[in-house]
Amino acid sequence: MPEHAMTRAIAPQISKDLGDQFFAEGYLCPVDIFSPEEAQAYRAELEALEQRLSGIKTGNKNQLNYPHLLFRFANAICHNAQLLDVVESILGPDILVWGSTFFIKEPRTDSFVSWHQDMKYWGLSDTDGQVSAWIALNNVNQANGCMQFLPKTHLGDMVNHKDTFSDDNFLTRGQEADITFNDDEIVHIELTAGQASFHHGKLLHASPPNQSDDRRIGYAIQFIAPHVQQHVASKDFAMLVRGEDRYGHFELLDPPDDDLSASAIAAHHRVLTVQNEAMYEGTDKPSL
Ligand SMILES: O=C(O)CCC(=O)C(=O)O
Repeated sequence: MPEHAMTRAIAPQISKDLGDQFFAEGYLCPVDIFSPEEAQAYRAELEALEQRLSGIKTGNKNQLNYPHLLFRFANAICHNAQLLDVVESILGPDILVWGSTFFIKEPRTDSFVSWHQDMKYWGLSDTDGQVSAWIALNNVNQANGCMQFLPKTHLGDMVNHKDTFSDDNFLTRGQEADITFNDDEIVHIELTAGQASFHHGKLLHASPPNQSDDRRIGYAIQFIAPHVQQHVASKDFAMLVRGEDRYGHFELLDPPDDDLSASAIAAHHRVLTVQNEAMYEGTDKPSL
């Protein structure tokens, strides 16, 4: 049984202890955000909207990036009070959503995520000013390719990564961290539908293929504090979801007015194009 599964799920509330635990270990898990029934309802909304995506460039490779700009239900998840209470424990009262992605592993496919540190290629200035939430829309476990963390690795330096551009690798550049470790150092992040994990931008993490007969669906949301700055892309965007932005480093985006409306698709495309300047920096791969 994974270490964290022996403990009870964390009940979200704003708490300094949660923030301290996050910065000590590099992650928090499991945290109850929705009921399994709510997670199932969100999955149904996602799967209905997926049918309407044909012809729309939704992200890099097979990712569904920035769905909070396209789908009202994804935007609602980004504003979920339980979720934001945990984020506030880590980042403080002013919170922006910088990005979000549905990571969907189809049944019995080779798709995987190599060991990496998120903040390596995002162009953002302060690794302690960012946290990713990963919310399970169905039960995730070792059989269907749940995430794996190497605890406390956020306390070290950013490590070198090698671009592979492997088709089965979900990551934009197929980047692989240059690291060695023992298997018993890995924590397997098993979650029930509606639970979340939270990880630091320097924490090393990965996930193996889905060997089950159902999809594995996670919604990852990247939160930042407003003092963070974009240092690589020519400009950057974010959405204010709690508190105030007293810095103005990001052009603030509105929620989608309707699912897949023309203005939502246009805003989504602008963000994808600009954030790809940072994601693909230093490579000769076309960004879109
Ligand atoms: O969904 C996965 O397996 C990986 C997600 C991930 O790398 C992330 O949320 O940072």
